[in-house]
Amino acid sequence: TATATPTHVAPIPSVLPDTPIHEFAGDAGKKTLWVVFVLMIIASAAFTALSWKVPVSKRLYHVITTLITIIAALSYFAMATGHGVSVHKITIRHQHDHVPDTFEHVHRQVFWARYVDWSLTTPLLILDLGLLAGMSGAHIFMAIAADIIMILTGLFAAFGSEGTPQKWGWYTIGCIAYIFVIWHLALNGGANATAKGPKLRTFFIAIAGYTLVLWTAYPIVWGLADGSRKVGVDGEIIAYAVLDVLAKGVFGAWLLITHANLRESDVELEGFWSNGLNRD
Ligand code: RET
Repeated sequence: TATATPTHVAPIPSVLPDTPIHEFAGDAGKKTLWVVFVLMIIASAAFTALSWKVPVSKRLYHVITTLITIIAALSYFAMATGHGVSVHKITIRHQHDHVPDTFEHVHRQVFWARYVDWSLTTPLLILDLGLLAGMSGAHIFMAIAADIIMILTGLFAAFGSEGTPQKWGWYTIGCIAYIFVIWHLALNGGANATAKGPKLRTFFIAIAGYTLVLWTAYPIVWGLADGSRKVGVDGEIIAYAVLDVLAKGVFGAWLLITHANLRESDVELEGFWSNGLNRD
């Protein structure tokens, strides 16, 4: 006849009107983070192997490209183990005509480790492309400066409050910075690559075009996921996972394998890396 509620059962609060909606990673998302971690480790090992027979003075692309996948592996390890993620508390105000405003609360995970990763790896990707095209240090530097602004404004946008300029304002600034990145790489990179001859020009257009398509997908995913929350956390993880593997792993393999087949002068490196006493 004892009908008392067992004390070890937590009350279910879902009937409360202000219970926040939770948008958290599920099993698919968590598994994806581990899978990409492993893929980035494999890519790093493969790129290291590709550099084995290349003299140190000609290994700059290998070093940059391997560093990109190592940083990605570290960032995915962080995210897979639950590091580099915060819960962003979002309040959405619904205005009504004759009744008081109502508020909806959403708690959504934001994986800020991505922005740490991107702030390091996107400059390195630009360095790869800039050196390949034979861009000057000045133009590479400006492209990287715009790129860092793009990533950091994206980080601020991700934690921006709904209904204030914090969110879409930062995002807009990030998109403008992105246009500068493309500007430098397409115009200056393109002109320099053309000056290096038809073979390098064709390759640069192909790999820079590929990069342009992939990179442009990132702000679109951001807008659908973090921005408007039409896509859940798992969808976001999977979309970025596919993009990261293509923009870092496939990009790197393509660059390094082509590097091996290009003429010396096509991929020659400037000053600081290769001018030494050549005692290696
Ligand atoms: C954000 C939001 C703010 C506006 C823009 C963005 C662009 C991000 C890009 C990321 C690229 C990442 C890569 C990672 C690793 O390979 C920050 C999403 C424009 C272009 C290539």
